[in-house]
Amino acid sequence: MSAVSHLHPESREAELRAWWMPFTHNRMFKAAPRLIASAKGCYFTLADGRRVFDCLSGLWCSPLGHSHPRVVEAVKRQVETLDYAPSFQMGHEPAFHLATRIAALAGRPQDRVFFVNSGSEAVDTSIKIAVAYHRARGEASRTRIIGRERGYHGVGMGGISVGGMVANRKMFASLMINGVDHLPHTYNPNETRWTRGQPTWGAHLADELERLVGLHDASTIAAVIVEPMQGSTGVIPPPKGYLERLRQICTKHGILLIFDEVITGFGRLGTPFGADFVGVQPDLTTFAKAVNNATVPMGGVIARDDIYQAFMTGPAHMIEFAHGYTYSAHPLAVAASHATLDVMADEKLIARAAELAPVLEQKVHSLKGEPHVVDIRNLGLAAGIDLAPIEGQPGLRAIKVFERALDEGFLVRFSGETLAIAPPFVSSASDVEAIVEGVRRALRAVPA
Ligand code: PXG
Repeated sequence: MSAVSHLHPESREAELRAWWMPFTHNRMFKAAPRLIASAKGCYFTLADGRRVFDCLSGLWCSPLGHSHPRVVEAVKRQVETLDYAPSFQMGHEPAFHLATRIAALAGRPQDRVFFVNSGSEAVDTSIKIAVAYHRARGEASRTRIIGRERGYHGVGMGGISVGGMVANRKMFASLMINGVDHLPHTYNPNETRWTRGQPTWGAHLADELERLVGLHDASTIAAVIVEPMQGSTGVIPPPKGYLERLRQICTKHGILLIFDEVITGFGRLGTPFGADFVGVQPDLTTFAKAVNNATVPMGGVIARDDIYQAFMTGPAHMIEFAHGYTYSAHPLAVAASHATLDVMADEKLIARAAELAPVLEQKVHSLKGEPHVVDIRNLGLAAGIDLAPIEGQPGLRAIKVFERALDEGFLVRFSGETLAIAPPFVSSASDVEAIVEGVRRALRAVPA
């Protein structure tokens, strides 16, 4: 039981006071807190004893469900053996094995893996690698990074600069990294509303990169960063042919292509990485979240071998890349990742996500015509449902449906006016159906 649930109501407010919660409406939350006490499999148990289905796999990060026995065992064993190891000028073997394993899973066995602790750090690391790579090759003028509108790349200074979510950017305008520009986003409801999977409209928007090259000149551009599927801004699948075209234009102009696979990495689209889903290989890949089922914070960057090689100049006793974190390749995170990848392989969970994807597609699109629903999108084992805003109170409709769905026993995610669903890979087809029916009841219960 949570300590808070034992408190008298008058002291509860005091108890909740100190934690300034992330991406949360703190005042509304603390007036009616939703507290999680424990988790097992696909369910959270709330502090009031209710069990709710985890419809977003945590925050897109727990595809195995929670407290998987093999992951728990691996972390327990690790904390008793080697709780922490410095990664600067020292190393522990499982981290080397994990890097090899991740590169192999990405189908890029020659490539290199740099470990960090979150998606935001992975993004900022990838930007640094891109800029430093060009400098090492004698093209120090290539410093500009091209992001995309509606992109989410975490909350580091690099990530908010290349990201395209205005609420995350406007407060920090003066802190943005220099020289960033943005591609247009690819969401156009007039062209793509109710599309199942990738829309056929929109590949031409990749040509905007040619326009930016024309404006800035390729000699100033280091990299383009995009999510293969935009997750946080409402599950926006890439138009057919769009990423292929971005790849061609980047290659033509010597610009690195970074896929931010923090959400799509490790199976969410039913393939190991989003790159495999679309058949387009980037030069740098960021990952985090599902890499170890989110049991211990971890992220990383996969870099093409020749990018790594470009750094390997100068005297051998010099540090080639002045970057890294105290917790890079933390032994507990590494152990959790090996166990997660073991379970994914043994239980064929990526194939399982691919099998569940059409079930989710079929079911979620049956919500068309329900109250408030104005668009539905899906890709792999992920879906977004757009709701009509309440006039003058943007965002409130989604909160109301979210709260109602929780009462129905389903923890979904809302962001802006979009509900997101991305169930654990260990869900059954009937779980997926139950989620959609729970959302349907919630939609019907919320007044017009
Ligand atoms: N890149 C992408 C593509 C992400 O989706 C990050 C970077 C940042 O990761 P960290 O680990 O620093 O949070 C993310 C994070 C949501 C949601 O509900 C999405 C994220 C995080 C929290 C909630 O869509 N994505």
